[in-house]
Amino acid sequence: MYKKKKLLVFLIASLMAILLLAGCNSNSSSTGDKDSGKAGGSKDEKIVVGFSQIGAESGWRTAETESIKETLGNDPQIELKFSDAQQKQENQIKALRSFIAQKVDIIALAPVVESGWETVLKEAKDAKIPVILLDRGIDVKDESLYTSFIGSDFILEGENAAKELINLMGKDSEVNIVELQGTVGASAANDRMEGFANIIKENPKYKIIKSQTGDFTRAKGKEVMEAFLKSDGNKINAVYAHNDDMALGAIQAIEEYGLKPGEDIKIVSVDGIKDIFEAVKAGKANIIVECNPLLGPQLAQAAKDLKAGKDIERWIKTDEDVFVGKEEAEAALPSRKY
Ligand code: GZL
Repeated sequence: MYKKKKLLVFLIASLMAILLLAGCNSNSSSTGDKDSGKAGGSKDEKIVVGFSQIGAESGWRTAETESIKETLGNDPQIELKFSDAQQKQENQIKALRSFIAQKVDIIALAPVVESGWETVLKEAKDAKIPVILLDRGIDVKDESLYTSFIGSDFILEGENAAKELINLMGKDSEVNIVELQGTVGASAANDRMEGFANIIKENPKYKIIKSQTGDFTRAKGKEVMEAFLKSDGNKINAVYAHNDDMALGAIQAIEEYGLKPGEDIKIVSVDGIKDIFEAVKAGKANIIVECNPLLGPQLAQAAKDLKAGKDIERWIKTDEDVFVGKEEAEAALPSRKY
């Protein structure tokens, strides 16, 4: 009898030891998750955001980068991983694959062009990493490949540019326009072109006589404007630039050609960086359609909401303004943040 009792006690003790060990193992698998680098496993872990930035082609882009590094980089709840693609889509795709391999919590992407994202975004979706688009859109059939777009309404920006130019020069004036397009294939360029054309086609006295990409840069904008002046010089009445950097390049080309920008040739531009406000204040440009690059706060909030399991808006828009003429530009300058 005593032996049986002893055996029973031994069996119960062994069973308890096995259960205890099994319990430890299941705990280690949760730390295993942490070891596997899936950050954000528990409430006090940082939200790891991988951001693929296009590059530094314009003053606007630099301002956006500063806003995101400042906001997310200094947020105790967020760890920012930043990659600069030097304007190349293949570098952005490489960066996204690296973020997926590092098991970041969220991917933020400023897509240099609209097409060519399906494969890598499918890989992010399979890895259960939400993607937030910043400042440019993409053209995909499967809308679930990204969670949200934080950025402007570029069609509206283009329409406002045309409306303000017609207000300035008069509906009944004969106006020949040259257009400096942004990066070929970029949603900001495609949609600003579409919006502007929507209004111009309702005003037959306004004609776009030349349209070419200046790739959103000052140097290329100047170069293309020089070519426009060479071929159509005194026939040009106005320039529509998809961003300020190209407009500022065009201003230089017009002055070197011997004409007065803002007077002989009117200038309407999109973005609203400080230098274009200075140009309008000096009478060298005329109309500014604002496009806000300070997207850091919206991105940080969207990342926290996603991590907290909240739904976020499909399109997080920024309020933007239009500025016309010297007085408005001068009044706005002191409060400009980029
Ligand atoms: C707009 C952004 C554009 C800016 C340009 O959201 O994508 O790219 O207008 C920048 O200045 O190069």
